[in-house]
Amino acid sequence: MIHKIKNRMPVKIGASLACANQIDLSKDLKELIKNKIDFIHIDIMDGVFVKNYCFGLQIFDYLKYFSNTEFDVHLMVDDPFNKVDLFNGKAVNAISFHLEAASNPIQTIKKIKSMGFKPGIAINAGSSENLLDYLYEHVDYILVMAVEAGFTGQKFLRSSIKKVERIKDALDKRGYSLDIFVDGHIDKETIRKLYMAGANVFIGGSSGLFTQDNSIENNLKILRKAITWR
Ligand code: S6P
Ligand code: MG
Repeated sequence: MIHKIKNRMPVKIGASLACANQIDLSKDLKELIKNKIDFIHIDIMDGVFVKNYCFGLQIFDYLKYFSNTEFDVHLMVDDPFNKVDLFNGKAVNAISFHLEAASNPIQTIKKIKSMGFKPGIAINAGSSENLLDYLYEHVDYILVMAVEAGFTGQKFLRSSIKKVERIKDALDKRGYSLDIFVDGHIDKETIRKLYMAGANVFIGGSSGLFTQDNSIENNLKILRKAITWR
């Protein structure tokens, strides 16, 4: 089956470190890298923008020993403009922040770029993609939440599929080639639907990558297979 998406950006699958075995992170990291994960996704939370906490800055002191992969930071924090400086010099490749949390997104994006990172804009499940319109030309990627930001293990929100479709249409109409990431409840069913809607980067978590019943290696094969049929 050939689907209708044109101008698709390269497909990538990343892993949300928050869903890995926290007692033995290095074991899961090695396993992910051995199985050629495209990148590792680091959630940062402040207890304010979302009612949870996740990794602290010290995680980057350990992650620098895993230089054979890429890292993206997902900031779920209030006032990202005044917090992105904390990542200066860290061994990361990309930083996204939430549109809902930023009073000055363009200035925040400029700051991220000036530190040498790719900037991304994240949009929470309840927000309209219309708000992103004026930012497309400034960022490298859009991160669409398919669950509400803040917690792992949530139910997939079907509205994210149409949202991805509308974002892809808007980008195509304007001639922009941005990556469309989806974060939240990625499994073999949802990845396929989101891929068909136009997303090209998927962040695996507790639903489809770090599961009790299967290894990371097998789960990655399953996710890859779900989006490589003909
Ligand atoms: C959610 C966070 C995500 C999760 C990931 C969990 O606040 O931004 O990156 O870690 O979505 O995956 P799952 O499969 O448990 O929803
Ligand atoms: Mg995330």
